[in-house]
Amino acid sequence: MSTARTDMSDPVFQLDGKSVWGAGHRGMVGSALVRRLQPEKCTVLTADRDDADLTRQEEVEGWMNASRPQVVFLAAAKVGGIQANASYPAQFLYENLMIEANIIHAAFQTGVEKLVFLGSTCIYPKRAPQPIPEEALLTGPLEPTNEWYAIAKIAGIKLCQAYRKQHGCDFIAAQPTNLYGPGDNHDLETSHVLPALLRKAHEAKVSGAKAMTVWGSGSPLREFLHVDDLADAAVFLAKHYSGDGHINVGSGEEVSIRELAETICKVVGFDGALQFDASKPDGTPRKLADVSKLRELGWNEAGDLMSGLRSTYDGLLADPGQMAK
Ligand code: GFB
Repeated sequence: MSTARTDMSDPVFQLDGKSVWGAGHRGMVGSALVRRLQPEKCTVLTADRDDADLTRQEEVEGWMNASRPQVVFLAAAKVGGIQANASYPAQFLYENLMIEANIIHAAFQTGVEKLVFLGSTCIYPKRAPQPIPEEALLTGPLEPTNEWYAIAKIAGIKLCQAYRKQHGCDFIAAQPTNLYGPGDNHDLETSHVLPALLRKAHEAKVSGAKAMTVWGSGSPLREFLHVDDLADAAVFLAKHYSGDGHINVGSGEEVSIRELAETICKVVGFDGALQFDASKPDGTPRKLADVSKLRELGWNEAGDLMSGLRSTYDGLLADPGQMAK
C-alpha cells in the first residue's frame, strides 16, 4: 500500500543507525511495522514467545536488558473482534495491561529513546462526538462490548504520559481505527468484521451458497485503515511527533456494515443474499476518528478502502491457508 504524503514538519527523531524493536512482530500490525521499517537505515529486532513471554515482567526485563533496543514500536497485544472482546474480558484486560506495563517500564529502565504505543479508537466513549477528537477520551461511558480492551489501552496511554511526566521519556501513543490487511485473523468467532466477511463471502462463492450471514443489523458505521498505512503513520509519528497527547490514526471515511458487506461481495464476486443475524451485537454505533492532528503534522494516508480490499483479497487468493488459521 503506497503512501503519498508531504512531511511539512521537521523530524524530531532519527531512526537511522538505531536498533528498533517491533514488539508483536508476528501479528498483523507488528508484521506491517517490520515491513515498513525495512527501508529505514535501522536494525530491526524481534522477540518470539520463546525469547520472552511479554506478560512476564522478569522475562521482558531480561530480554530488553540483553537486546537493548533504542526504539520500541509496541504493537504486541491481545486483540479480537466484538464477540471475542465480550467473551474473554479477563484475558483482554489482564494480558494487555501486563504487556504494556512490562514493556513501557522496561523501556524506561533500559533508556529507550523513543517508544510508540499502539492503542485503538475503541478507547472513546460510546456516544463520543463524531468525528471523535482526541480530547473526547474519558468524557463518558465506554462501549460495553469492548470496555475491557479499551480500559487496558487507556492505561497504556496514561503510562506513556506518566513516564514522560516523571522521567522525561519520549514515549508517544497512536490510536488507530479498525485495521485490516495481510496477516489478519480470519477465525469466524474471534476476528474483526472485515476479515470475517472476506472469508464468508469467499467460502459462500466457492461453495455456491445462496446467502451469507452478517452479524447485527448492518447499520453501525465503521472506519477502516489498511495496516500498511497504519505502519507508515506510526513510523512517521516516531520521527515527527513528541508530546504527551495521543494521536488518532484513521482514513477519515466511514461505511455502514451493510455497505461494507456489499462492497466485499463485489470484490469477491459473490452475488448471493446477505442475511443479518440480529442475535449478534452491533457494538458502538459509530467511531470515526478525527485525524486533523495527524494531518496537521503532515501525514496523509494514500490508500482507499476499495483498493485495500482488492489487494487484501488478492493476498488471500494467493495464500488461502491464511483464512483457515
Ligand atoms: O469488527 P468488529 O468485530 O468490532 O465488529 P468493533 C464491527 C461490527 O461489524 C459490529 C459487525 O457491528 C458487528 O456486529 N459484524 C457483522 C461482524 N458481521 C460480522 C462478523 O462476521 N464478524 C464480526 N466480528 N463482526 C472492535 C473492538 O470493535 O474494534 C476491538 O471489539 C478493537 O477491541 C477493534 O477495538 C478496533 O469494531 O465493534
